[in-house]
Amino acid sequence: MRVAVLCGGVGAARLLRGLVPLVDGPDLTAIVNVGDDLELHGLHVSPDLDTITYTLAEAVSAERGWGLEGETWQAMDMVKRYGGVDWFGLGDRDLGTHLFRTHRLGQGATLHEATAEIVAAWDLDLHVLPVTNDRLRTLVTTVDEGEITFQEYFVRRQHDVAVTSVRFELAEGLLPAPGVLDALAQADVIVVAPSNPVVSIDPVLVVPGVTELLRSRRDDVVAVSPIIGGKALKGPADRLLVELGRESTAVGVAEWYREIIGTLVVDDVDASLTADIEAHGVTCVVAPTIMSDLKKATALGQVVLNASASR
Ligand code: FO1
Repeated sequence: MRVAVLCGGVGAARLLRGLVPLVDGPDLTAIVNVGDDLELHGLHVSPDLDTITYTLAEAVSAERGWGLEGETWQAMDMVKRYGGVDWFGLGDRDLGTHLFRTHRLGQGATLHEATAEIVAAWDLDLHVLPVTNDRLRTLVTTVDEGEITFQEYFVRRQHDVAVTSVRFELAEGLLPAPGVLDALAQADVIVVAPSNPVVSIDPVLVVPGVTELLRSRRDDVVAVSPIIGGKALKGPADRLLVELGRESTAVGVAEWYREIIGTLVVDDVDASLTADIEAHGVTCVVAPTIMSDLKKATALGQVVLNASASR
């Protein structure tokens, strides 16, 4: 069974971990958000690509959910000494990834080529694709600072500030990365991972051709709600939905995705919302969606794969 997964960061990495035991590597493609990417200290940093790679390689920091286990911060301590940019933590091991990626991009490699080399170096056999090789940046307008980059919002401000709007800045002529539209067209199941709909999944959907393809294949698209009992497990998805005038519930998620998904998997605590979700023309599947260990992630992965088949 061929599976394509639209991914942001931590939540998507957890679900992918559950799908890896169920799907042959070459048949599993992660299509990953790059709107969080940033140029820092002259390096190209791709947080969502790295979070997925490190998580699947079982090397991710369990405590943080991003970056590597057993990190040290000597380089950042030196940057701090000099008064450099110190609000975005780049561990000494993690820096090696950014050094290599930046080196390869400088040699003329594309982001998807550099990513394939990094993923292969961690002995992973699924496809991890940036949704585009071109520059795409998520910009957030805050109530007190105006428009800032995603990482300034998420990390420097610890997303502890109200947002009035979100937009995506696409390079002129931006295209999907090679393989992205094919993976979506050929997948038996397209999965929208439980990432932040506003700032992690939407920047994937804005890439030309992606939304149109999902819309045409809506019945084969299954999303997992990142909102459980009205809250996001991690990050600002619940607050962003409310700040943007939507409801921070699984129904709000069904509404957000109604054009492109046929099925929404929601947690047991939201079983009572089934009728409201199905009123949006979205089939509702109720299952445990908190992936606190590999067994639970794999069980959810199985629910997602079965959900599409049952339509
Ligand atoms: N998140 C933080 O809250 N603080 C950090 O200092 C931080 C550094 C960082 C470095 C590399 C990386 O791949 C991710 C990092 N993240 C950090 C998480 C990152 O902001 C988020 O994972 C995504 O951008 C949102 O999903």
